[in-house]
Amino acid sequence: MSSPKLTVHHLQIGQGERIPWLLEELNIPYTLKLYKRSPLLSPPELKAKHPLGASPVLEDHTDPSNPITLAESGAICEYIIHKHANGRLALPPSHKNFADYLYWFHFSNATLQPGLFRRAMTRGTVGENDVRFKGNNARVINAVTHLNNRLLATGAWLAGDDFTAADVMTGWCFSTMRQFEPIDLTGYDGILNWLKRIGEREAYRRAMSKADPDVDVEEGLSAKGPPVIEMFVKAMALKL
Ligand SMILES: N[C@@H](CCC(=O)N[C@@H](CS)C(=O)NCC(=O)O)C(=O)O
Repeated sequence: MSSPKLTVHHLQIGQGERIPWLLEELNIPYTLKLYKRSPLLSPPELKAKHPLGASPVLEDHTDPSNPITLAESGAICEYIIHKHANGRLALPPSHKNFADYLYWFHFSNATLQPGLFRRAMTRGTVGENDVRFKGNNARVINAVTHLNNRLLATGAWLAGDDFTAADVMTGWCFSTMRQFEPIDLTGYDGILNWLKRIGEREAYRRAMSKADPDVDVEEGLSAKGPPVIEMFVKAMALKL
C-alpha cells in the first residue's frame, strides 16, 4: 500500500481538531486546510467540500482510482484507524475492554455533546430558571459525573489503561468546546487529571499548534476553562 495522501479540512475552534490530533498520535502525514468561522458557521469554501457543510472533512487520495471524501469525526477516526493504521488506537473485539472502548468512543458525539448544545440553547432561549434548562442541566451534570467516575475508576484513559481514539473523540468537549458551553470542572478530579495527561502528550500539543495556534491550550485544560465566545452566546439567545 502506498503512503497515505490525506487532506484534513478543519474549521478552527471546533471538533475538527480531533483529526489532526489522531493523525499526529499515529504518525501519519497529512495536509491540513484551515478555515475561519464566518462569522460562526462554515465559510462557503468549506461548505463546498461535503453536503453537510460542516467540519471536519477528510479527503483520501491514496488510491487515485477510489478517491474518498468523508465527514463525521467519529467515522473519520474509524476510517483512518482501520484503513491506514492497522487498528492502532482502537481496541479489538478480543480485548477485555472492547465494550468500554466502543461505549466511550461514541459517548461524546451521541450523549455529551448534544446535551451540552441543548443546555446552551435552552439557557439562551428560555433562561436558567425554566424547567427545560434545568432538565438539560441535570442531564449534563449526570453525563459529566458519569465520565468523571469512569476516569477515577481507570486512573488512566477512558477505555482503561490504554490511550485510544475514545480519548481523542472526547477531549475536545472539555477543552475547546468550553468556548461554546462552559463547564466548571472544579471538583471533577478524574476529568482534570485526564486533561493533564492529555496536555502531556506531544502529539496533542503538535496538533493544536498546527490546527489552532491561537487557542490557549492551558485554558482549555484548566478547571475553569476558556472564556466563552460571546457571539455564540448571543446566537443561542437568538440575538444575532
Ligand atoms: N457530527 C459532526 C458534527 C460536525 C459539526 O457540526 N462541526 C461544526 C464544527 S464544531 C461545524 O462545522 N460547524 C459549522 C457549520 O455547521 O456551519 C462531527 O462529529 O463531525
